[in-house]
Amino acid sequence: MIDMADAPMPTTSVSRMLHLYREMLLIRRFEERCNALFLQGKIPSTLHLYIGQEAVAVGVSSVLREDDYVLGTHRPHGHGLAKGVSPDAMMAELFAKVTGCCKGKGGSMHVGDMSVGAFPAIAIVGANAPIAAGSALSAKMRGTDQVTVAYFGEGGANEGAVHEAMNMAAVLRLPVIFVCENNLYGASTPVSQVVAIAQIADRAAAYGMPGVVVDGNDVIEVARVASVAIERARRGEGPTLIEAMTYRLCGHSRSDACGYRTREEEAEWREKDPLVRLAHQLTTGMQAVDKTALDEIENEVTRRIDQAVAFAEASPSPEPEDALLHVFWENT
Ligand SMILES: Cc1ncc(C[n+]2csc(CCOP(=O)(O)OP(=O)(O)O)c2C)c(N)n1
Repeated sequence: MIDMADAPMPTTSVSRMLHLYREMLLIRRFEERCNALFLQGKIPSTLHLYIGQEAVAVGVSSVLREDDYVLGTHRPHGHGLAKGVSPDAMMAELFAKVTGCCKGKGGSMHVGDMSVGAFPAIAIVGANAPIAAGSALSAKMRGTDQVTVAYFGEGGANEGAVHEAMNMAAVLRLPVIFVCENNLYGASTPVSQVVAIAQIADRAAAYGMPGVVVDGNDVIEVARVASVAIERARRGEGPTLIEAMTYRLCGHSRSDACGYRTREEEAEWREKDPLVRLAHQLTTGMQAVDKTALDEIENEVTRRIDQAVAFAEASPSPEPEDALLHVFWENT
């Protein structure tokens, strides 16, 4: 594992921190609204919420370029929104409307928009990692310096596809960043039951790439570590495995009473809520902002989500004859 203690800190001006706060709050409130709409029966299928993990996707995307790529998981709303997928198009997708980012055919677990570099998410655990390696190989062969990020959980880290992708990426020195979001449970299974080593990032050495553990609830730290990995990849020096330690402050999916973990553990992690932490950083210290600045962001985010819900509700459903359209991408 490598020590990134001396890695350069991306600029952490107040305006940048407020921007990161807004991005994380958008994801949090978007998903809280989705959950309410799901319970009202307005969103079909199921939902895997990202509540508590927002600092990972926001920190990583804050140091990506628009023409870089990300590949999300079955828990993809945060990955997509942080990369720039429109809340309108994502909400419409969750409503299975024709204006959705996958034209209403994908639903929650497949949201994405290639025009902002967000591949449609892949719900087969670990299956996005080889595609990320392929995307990175494509960038390398085209001679661009674009990088690709693959997100997966600590459960996904045990999938054969992830091992294969990391090995190939290291051998070919591909510009890909593997971001393992270790939220301690793969659905109901504690990580200690499926991983025999202390940190998944330790595996990086076996592939021949740097591995680093980061506090995944600290958006500034995530951005700092990600920027080092991204710049390394852009220079042609190959992949990095980042393990972001975090916690899902919600159930795995619908109707999860979280019987596999204690209320005390949940309370401990609520204290480390990435939004609460950043709000605290912003409202204390030398450059403290007035709390009204955060209230304004809250109001702005609420209006943005109201707009997305109104857009989704007003949008038409696909017609049955649309079923065979846009199934394959055509280079027209
Ligand atoms: C290949 C595969 N196996 C099983 C599942 C069912 N499944 C969906 S989510 C999940 C847990 C994944 O855990 P982890 O990768 O740690 O991600 P997290 O849910 O914690 O975000 C499982 C087993 C699946 N979607 N794909």
